[in-house]
Amino acid sequence: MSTLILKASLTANPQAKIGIVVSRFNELITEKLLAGAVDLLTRTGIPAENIQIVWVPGAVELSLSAQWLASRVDGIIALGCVIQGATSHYDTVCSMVSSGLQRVALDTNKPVIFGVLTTETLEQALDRSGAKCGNKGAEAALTLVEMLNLQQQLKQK
Ligand code: INI
Repeated sequence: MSTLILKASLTANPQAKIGIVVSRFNELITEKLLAGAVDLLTRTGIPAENIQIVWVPGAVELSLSAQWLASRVDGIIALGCVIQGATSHYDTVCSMVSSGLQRVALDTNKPVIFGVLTTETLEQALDRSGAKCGNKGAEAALTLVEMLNLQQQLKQK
């Protein structure tokens, strides 16, 4: 018997149904993350009608809305931005959103990708949403494509 090694492709299944939850808080940043994610998904072959986008008030609301959306889609991208300098309860918000999203992924058995920027400054957030350091929304979308392919591959083994 040989070793099972799986490395999923980065080519999207055009039939995949994708959910995106995105926070309105720090919308200057999150709209850029959303644009990066949608651009990546459509360029890898996911038709626009297979993408469902849900706006929520803030990062804290991402987890519950992801849970609501989960039954309608194959996988979810959660996009948000928490900036330390502007948030006295930064640690609380970060821990709620990170553990909440992880729980939704494990409870629903669907990939829920963490595309939430947690930065010290607005400048760092801008850098990670399309300026100097790429676009975290696009990265999250590519991660979802890979995870969906991996899940399919594992089901077939
Ligand atoms: N929500 C964010 O998405 N980013 C933040 O930086 C932020 N700050 O600064 O507080 C923030 N707060 C709102 C929070 O996500 C909830 O919407 C709110 O607490 C109501 O539940």
